[in-house]
This record gives sequence, C-alpha cells and structure tokens, in this order.
Amino acid sequence: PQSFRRLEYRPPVYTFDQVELDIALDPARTIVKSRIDVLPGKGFVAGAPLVLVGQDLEFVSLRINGDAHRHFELTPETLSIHSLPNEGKDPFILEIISICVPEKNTTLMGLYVSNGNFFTQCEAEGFRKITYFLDRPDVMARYRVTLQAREAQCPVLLSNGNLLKTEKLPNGWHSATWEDPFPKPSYLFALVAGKLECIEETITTSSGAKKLLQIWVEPHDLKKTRHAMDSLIASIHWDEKRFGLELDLERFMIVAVSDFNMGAMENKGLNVFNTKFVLAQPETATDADFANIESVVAHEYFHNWTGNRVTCQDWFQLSLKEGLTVFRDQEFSADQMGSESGRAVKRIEDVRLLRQMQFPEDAGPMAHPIRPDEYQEINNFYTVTVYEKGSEVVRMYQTLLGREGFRKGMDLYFKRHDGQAVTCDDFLAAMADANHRDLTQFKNWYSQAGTPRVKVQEHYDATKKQYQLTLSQSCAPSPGQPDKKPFHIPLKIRLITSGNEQVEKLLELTEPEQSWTFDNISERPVLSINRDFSAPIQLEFDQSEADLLTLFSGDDDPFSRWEAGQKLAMQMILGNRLPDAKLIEAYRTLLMDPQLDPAFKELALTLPAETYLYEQCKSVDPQQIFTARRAFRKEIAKQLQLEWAALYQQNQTPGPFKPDAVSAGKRALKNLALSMLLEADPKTWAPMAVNQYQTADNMTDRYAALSALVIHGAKEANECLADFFNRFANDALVIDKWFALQSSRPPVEGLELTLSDVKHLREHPAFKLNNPNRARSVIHAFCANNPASFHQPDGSGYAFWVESVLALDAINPQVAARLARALDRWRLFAEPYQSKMKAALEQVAACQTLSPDVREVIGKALG
Ligand code: BAL
Ligand code: ZN
Repeated sequence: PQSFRRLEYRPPVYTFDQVELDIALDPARTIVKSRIDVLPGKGFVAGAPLVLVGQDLEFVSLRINGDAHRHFELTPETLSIHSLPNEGKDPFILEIISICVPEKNTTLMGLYVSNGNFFTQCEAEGFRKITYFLDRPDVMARYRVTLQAREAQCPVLLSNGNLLKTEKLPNGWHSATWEDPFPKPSYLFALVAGKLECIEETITTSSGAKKLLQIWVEPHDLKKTRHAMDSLIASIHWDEKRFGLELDLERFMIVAVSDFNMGAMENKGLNVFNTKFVLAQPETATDADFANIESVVAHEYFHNWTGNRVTCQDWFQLSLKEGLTVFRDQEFSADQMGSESGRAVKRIEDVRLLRQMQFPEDAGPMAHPIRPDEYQEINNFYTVTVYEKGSEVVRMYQTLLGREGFRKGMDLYFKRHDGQAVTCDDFLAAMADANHRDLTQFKNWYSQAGTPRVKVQEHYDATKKQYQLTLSQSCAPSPGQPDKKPFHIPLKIRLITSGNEQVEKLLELTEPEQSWTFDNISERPVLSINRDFSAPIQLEFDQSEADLLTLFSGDDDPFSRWEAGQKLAMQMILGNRLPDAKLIEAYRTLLMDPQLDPAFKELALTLPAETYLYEQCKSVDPQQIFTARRAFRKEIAKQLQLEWAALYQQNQTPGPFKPDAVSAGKRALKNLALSMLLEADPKTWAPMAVNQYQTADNMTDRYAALSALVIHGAKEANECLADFFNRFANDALVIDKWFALQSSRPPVEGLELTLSDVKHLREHPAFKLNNPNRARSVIHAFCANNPASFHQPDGSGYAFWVESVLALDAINPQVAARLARALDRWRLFAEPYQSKMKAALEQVAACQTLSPDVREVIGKALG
C-alpha cells in the first residue's frame, strides 16, 4: 500500500486563482464544467505537467485558453496535462468537463444523494470525486459556482459565500450563482440542493454589520432547529468576546443531512451537519443531545477562523485546526455552563472521554503523534488523538502562558497567517514569539506518540518541616518510535494540609527526573497533582487509600476530587474488591452535601468505563472486569438505597423542560439514582421507572427510565421498548437510540444479550446498513460499546465483527474503517480472546477487495 510522508511535502507546482464551476445536477448524470485560472505555484518548475486528481469521474473534454487541448494522459486517479502555454510560466485558463453519478455514490464522499436531495462532503479528499482538481489544502482559490437543477426536484440551491443571482431556465430548470469572496482550499467547497426549508435570523456583529443566519432542514424538521440557532448565535458572540474574531460573511448557513459519515463539516459559510447534531426538541432529544448540538455547532462555526481563514498546509497538520478548534469548543461549552462548578463538570467529561478513547489509541497499533508523520489513508487520521489530545496540547499552551499570553499568541497567529495554509510549527512559533518564550521542547508533543507516564515520589521531613517531591517521566515505545525525548509537562499541584496554607503552584517538568523542595510545611501534606488535568499523562503514584479518601472528600480542585474517587474505585474493582465502609461513607457524604452540584455528584458516582479499566491491566479478562465492576456498582446501589431514593425525589425538575446545565445536572443525578435503585432491587423499583417512562414530558427522562429497565433486565422492559418504537417510528434519530440501547445492553444475570439478538436487530425492517447513523446504532454500539457481550470466549462476537466490517466496506469504507478499529487492542487481552481476535483480523486481512481505509487499520493492527 502507498504511504504518504510528512517530510516529503513539496509546495504545489501550479496553483489556482479564480475557479468557476457550472454544475448541472442530475442524480444519474451530473455534468460539471470547471473554468480555472491556473498560475505557477510556489514549487513551480518550467515545463512540468499540471497533474490533477480525479476519482470515479467520466472525463469529457479539456480546453486551454479556449482551445481544445490534446496533450494529456488519464489514469483512474489522475489527469496529467502537458505542453502548457510558455512551459506553464504564463497564467492560463483551463476548462474541463466531466460527469459524476451522485445516486450511485454510497461512500458519502464527494457529491451524493440523501432522501432525494444533493449534498457534498469534500474533506479530506472528496472534491476529486466532483471534478479534476489540485485537491490539496495549500491550493487556495476564489470560487464562483452556478448550480442548475430541475426546479420541482430542487427548489433550493446553495453553495458557499453570497448569492449573486437566480434564473429561470427552459424545461423547468433553474439556476443559482454563488460567490465566495475568501480564497479557500477545495476541501471547504460545498453544495446542497433539494427540497429544504429554513429558519433564519438577522444579527448584528461587533463591527455593526448585519448578518443572515439560516438553518436548512427537511420541512418536517423545521420545529427542531431552535436550539441549533441559539447555539450558533451564542458561538458568534463568544468568539467575538473571547478571541476578537468576527463572522466575515454576509450569510452563514447550516444544513442538516441524515446520511453523513462525520458529525459535521465546516465548509465556508455552508456548514453541513449530521441531523444528530442539529435537530432537537425536548420530546425527542436528551440533555446530552442538546449539549452535543451546542458544542458541534460551535466547533464548526469556530473553524471559520481556525481552519478556514487560516488553514492547513497539508493533512499531516490536521491537528493545527482540529486540536485548536476542539479546545475552543470545549472552552465555549464550559463558559455556557454558567458557573465555576459547571466549568469543572465539563472538564471532567472531556477528560473522561480522552482517557476512555484516546489513551487506548495512544497505547495501541494505530498510535500516532497529534501531527502524524505517515499515513496511507487520511480518513483514518480523524482520530481522538488528532482531535482530543490535540486539544489538550493547545490547552497546555494556555496553562503555561496564561489566558492573556494565549490570547496574544492567537492574535499573532492571525496577524501572521490570515489567508494562508500553514503548519503546527507556525502555531507554536506564534505562541512562543508573542510571549518571548522558548517552546522548543514543547514540540515533542507534536512529534511523539504515546501517553507520558509521570512517576511521583514524595518525602516529608517532619523535623525540617520540609516536603520533597520527585517526578520522573517516561513514555513507552510506539510504532516507529522506540525512544522518546522528555516532554515539557505543566503540572498544577497543591499541598493539602489541615491549615490550608499552601496555594496552587505550576511545576514544569522538563527533565527525565526533577525534584522540588517545599519549606515551612507544618505537617505531612496530601499531594493534589495534575489538578484540572493540566497535562494529558498517566500518573504512577502509590497514594494511600487514606490520602485518596482525603482528596475525594474535600480537594478544592473538582477534577482532582473526582479523580481521587475514580482511582479508589478503579483499584478496588481491579483488586476484585467491593467498596469498603469508608468509601461508602465518603460516597454518602458527597451525595448528601447540599453545597455540591448535582452534575458533579453524578460524575463522582459513575464508575470508570470498562475500556479505561482495561488499560490498567497487563492482560485483560473482559468478563472478569465486567463482573467485578458490576458487583462494585451493585454494592454502592444497595448500601445507599435510602440516599438514592431521596436523591430521586429531591432532583425532580418540575415545570417545562429547559436544557440548561443546572436542570440537566439534576436530571442526570435523578436518573443515576433511578438506575441505582433498579440495580439494587429491580422488582421493587421497576414500577417507578415504568411510571417515569410513561409520564415523562422529555426524552432525557423517558430514555433514562427505559434504559434503567432494559439494563437491569426488568420484566417490564420489552413492553416499554415496543411502546417506544411505536411512539417514535417516524423519527430516525430516536429510532437510532432504540437500536443502540438494545445493542449496547450489558448482560444481566440470566439475561445475556446474545448474538442472535443483535442479528435480529440487524434484520429489523427499520435497519439500514447504508445509513451511517443506523449502522453505528447497531453494529458499532455492539462491537465498541458493549464489551462484555462482544468479547465472548467462543469468538462469536468477533465473527459478527468480521462479517460487518466486510459488508460495510463494500458500501462505505470510512464507516467500515471505524468499526475495524474495534479490535485494535487485541494484544492486551488474555486467552482465549487474544487468539480469536487475531484470527478475526487475519480473516479480514485475507479479503482481496478491502478498501485502503480498512486495509491500513487491519495491517497496522496485525503489524
Ligand atoms: N473537519 C471535519 C469535521 C470537523 O472536525 O469539524
Ligand atoms: Zn473540526
């Protein structure tokens, strides 16, 4: 397989200035005419051919400066044009006509049809499926796009930028012409056409300019767009206030589509979204959905500056825009929580996701630095490492430089690079220069994969009243990187004493081993370290259970407090122990503390995920871990049954549903209480869950009640599941939840989720393999979110995985490659799992027709 390497980057030989596209939309035969001003690029060599890329296109014709041109070669993936005017030194006009077939395009890259409407997805390399082009992010051009279609079939015609004109054409066709004044790479191109309607608002931005905001959806979904619009308006105001960044276009559009590979896409002025991250109403969307919509709308909007105005030189720099934009959306969502404790809750949720998803990636066969050095298929590098770890790296600049210093760095970055395609090094240089700091060692975060481990040793000398802290760092080898250089690790610490006299400090660990001495420490302190998760590391710290209990009961840093509880639970679960009396008392005190945020209580009583527990083991027995974790949970449920019952009553949210953080936190705690009550005693408490299921006026409560019944194997579950399906049969996103709940249901005693149950779901009339959301709701939910049912000693789960990867790969390689990742950590498992997983991987590898996407993932897993 072909590999692409970062260090082999060469600037483009030719570049484009103005691009005119004329696209006649027909599902069976879309004709694309391009007219491009070509000029020498930064890497120009006289006489060199112009090599364009194209995929699944029918070539029709080519002209240069108005004349037919015969000096070209076509391969399945390229169009090389020779004998250019004056050896290519003079600018010239290139005209190409080609044809593509949107209705046959099941990959959902390029131009495709969903529910009879046309959509595009061009990032990373989808534009080449629309027309022959220099489809690379460092070629930035101005686009003018004319869309033509049958008016009855496509009354709405949208593309990037501003609408210049619309025209009626013969035979019932019509056209719309759009112009985007900002130069952009082809991956930010978009068009949408079909039967859509919008809600719109006009707002005034900081400079006093009026801007039109629109959200386009299928007509029956119009009533579900308000939350997305509110989130967009809040994002626009937040970016002005926090970073001084204003919306630059006259109009900004969001369009929702139900067939979509990713969450959403930041095309300039025309964001295209998976319906899952746009549509919400209290009756159909949960609090988590509301929060996700807010954060994804913000994320895509923030890309307008971090990604679009300043873009990536090449795809190895993906984290330049993604890590930074995730950081920005995390900060936005934290601010939207409305309080300091709300901010902390958001931080804990983000860290939890990082550790559940990214730590395993960083320890597995697909481990890569946030700026990878090599890839076979770029689609495989839209990873939690590039996104979430990338965001942690950006956050560390802010930790090291302070909020003001970070802002100075951002200002300099835009001052230097607006309108350019740049690199991660350019971002680091802006941060360093704006703050007169040497950040050379910080570069190791960009170049080295793996989660650093920091070992903590402490010594307290009571006679000298001196505390000594020694930290040493290491990082395990990762693919292609046997030896690691030390990282620059910012660690927030505080020494906790009864007198409370020590304040928080920031330590910068830069050496393999470093010591710090603290004087005038009146008693042996309890160390609170990596507060607020100031660095994305694993701590090796033999902290006593007594110290952990002290931190869990009262650390003033909410993250560290939560973390101490997680560590206690983790150690006991892995040691096959039940929570002891002290921990139960600590849980009880925390749950009953009237000062504490309900959302925090819910997080503190939610146990570490199985996949996170796996990473702490040398050899994973998934059934054993599941059983130990479940027993631990049952014990908490039983011992605190009175408290759970009280919390259930105390955290009701009467009145109309509001998705704000405080109400959502109360619902989260109330629904954890409900789940715990069913865990303790399903027979007694199931009727209360059924009542909540039936009387709920919002999806959060209805779905939580249904989940509690299903997860705890209550006999009432099936009736409620049937009711749920009938109630929401016409709402695809809710039916996805219905599938996902059943597919990810963990086994309960005497009620295992069998493979035939999952196959049954896959054969359900409402199941559609070619709709990514639906496929994920059954297949990924089972293979990736239901470890205890998936990892069967007889390997039957893995056989299902093989079948599913191959079936999906024939339709949509990107979705298949995600699923293929489910066996990444096979080497970590005990027998018989390990051998059976390896055999399953080999079975997929033996397939001759694998996509490059799946081939890369499987190849690396076995490599
Ligand atoms: N750029 C791909 C989708 C996203 O990260 O916003
Ligand atoms: Zn993004």
